[in-house]
Amino acid sequence: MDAINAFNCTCVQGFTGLTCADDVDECIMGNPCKGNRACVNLRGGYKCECKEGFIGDGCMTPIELCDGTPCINGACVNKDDTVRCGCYDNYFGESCQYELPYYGYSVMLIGDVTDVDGFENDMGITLITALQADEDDVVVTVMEDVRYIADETRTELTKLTFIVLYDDGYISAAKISELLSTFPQDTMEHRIGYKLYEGEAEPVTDPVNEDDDDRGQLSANWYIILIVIIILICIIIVIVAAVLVYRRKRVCKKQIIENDYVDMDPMQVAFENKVYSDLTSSENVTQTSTSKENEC
Ligand SMILES: [Ca+2]
Repeated sequence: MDAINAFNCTCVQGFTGLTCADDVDECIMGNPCKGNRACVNLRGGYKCECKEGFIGDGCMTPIELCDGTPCINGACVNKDDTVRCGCYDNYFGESCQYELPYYGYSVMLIGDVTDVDGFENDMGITLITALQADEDDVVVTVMEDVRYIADETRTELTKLTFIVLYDDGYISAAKISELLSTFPQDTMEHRIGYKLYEGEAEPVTDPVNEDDDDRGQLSANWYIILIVIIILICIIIVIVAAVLVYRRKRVCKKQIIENDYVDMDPMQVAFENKVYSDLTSSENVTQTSTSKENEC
């Protein structure tokens, strides 16, 4: 609009300023993009784009993050916007591309192996030596930890299957076997801290119940310990009570004798002194004392 020595501009939507040359930032003025949409400012306007992870009209449709993630031998798992491959049995790796029977080397050890981290560490040191590798180049990971029972001796056994990452690639079980065979058996057993078992064994098919049995045995042991403690406490109480009664009787007896002295005249005291040593065996005094002891 023209005016005297001045002008006013009426801006079209999206522009502002004296000459309407300035863009309005709609994303700051009041975000017009709601829901899963993100605002993008443009000169003279704006646009709404779907936020990452959403597509479709209104950006209401979540993108399946597993799309494009190859899980060769597994299923893609999309949880909390984190994608990973859940491998089928006997496969491992980022895309489940490795076959465990080919890469996994198993050892059967005698006893309940609870220090798996220690085993991995010790086996790593062994293989670093065998490969003449740098310390950081070898990583041992236990993939399976299965309990067995020795057929004949019924000894508890632990079968650990592990893989070895060396120089950014996994080495085969055959190669691991070859490397370990370069060590004398006793040397390796010493290094990994457990005795290897060679013989027939059967897997423990229901380890949960096995654990329950252990817990049941543990509870039974605690009951026995508790009963023994209670019996000991009872014995101590009886002994303490007996000692207290005995001491009480001695004090009473002493008081009775002292009172008898106070009641006597000097001649009697002299006489009684004579027989004092026999006092406890004196029938009369004993009878008198007994009657007074009862008062105690
Ligand atoms: Ca704008």
